[in-house]
Amino acid sequence: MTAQAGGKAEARTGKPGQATLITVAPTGAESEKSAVPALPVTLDELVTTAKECREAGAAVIHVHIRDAAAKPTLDLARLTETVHALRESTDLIVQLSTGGAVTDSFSHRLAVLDAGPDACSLTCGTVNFGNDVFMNPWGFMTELYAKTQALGVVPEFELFDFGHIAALHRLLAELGGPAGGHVHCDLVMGVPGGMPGNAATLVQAVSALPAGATWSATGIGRTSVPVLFAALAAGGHLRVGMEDTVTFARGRPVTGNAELVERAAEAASLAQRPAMSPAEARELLGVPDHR
Ligand code: KMH
Ligand code: ZN
Repeated sequence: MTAQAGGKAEARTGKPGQATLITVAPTGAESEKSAVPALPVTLDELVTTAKECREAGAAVIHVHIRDAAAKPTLDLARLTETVHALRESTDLIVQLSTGGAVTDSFSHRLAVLDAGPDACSLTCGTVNFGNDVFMNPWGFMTELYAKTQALGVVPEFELFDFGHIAALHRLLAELGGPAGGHVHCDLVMGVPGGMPGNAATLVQAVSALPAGATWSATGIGRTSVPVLFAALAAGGHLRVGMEDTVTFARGRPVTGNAELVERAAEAASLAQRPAMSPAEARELLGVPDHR
């Protein structure tokens, strides 16, 4: 095979030796602070976590915030304050969650973009989510995507199942390319109700992504470590954090997000694909520096 002929597949599987983009998802909307004391829920805790994770090798932070009672919120003033605080204290790419919690309304989820983040998550379809349903119907997806394009917020396409990959192809075909000009996806694996978190599923999912797309993967719960190694082996990038797992190893709770990032960065180095800096990540994803 010529290098030319291999080009498109290579874009999906990563170039040999390419550095690894590590995203940290430190909080999420599902864990209770009372059950997981190490979860960062205040702005101070989030900023401290962000600095530690930057030091450990993260380039992107995927942000959910909590209210004064440590409950998930999409309060716009709080989100805006959070974006500013993270920008002031780190050079991480600030990616706000538009998924929120399963109870959040579509209008509140759309309004997240008004907080002025660098980037946002954009889930490409509805999925069973444990005993709940994470709703992302086509009309909401298209409205959210059009708003990212209008505001220049770079989306990361969250793919929980194979149907989401089909919806991503349709989204790009009907509405055109994203802000930043580059398609980056995150395979969210191992959610009860979504695709399983294992190497065979990961390889199949990657082969179905749009040509030229880059991708990261995250494994929920006990799938976090196998998915991490499968993603590195398949040339992908990584998302880790306490949104996705609160257990470092069997019977050993996570003590903080930084140790998850450290483990990811160590594995990436062993795979000869060390963690990339936020500046390199901005280049890869087409995210301008708003600081
Ligand atoms: N909390 C989940 C219901 C996202 O951040 O965009 C949705 C989620 C996805 O976490
Ligand atoms: Zn999230």
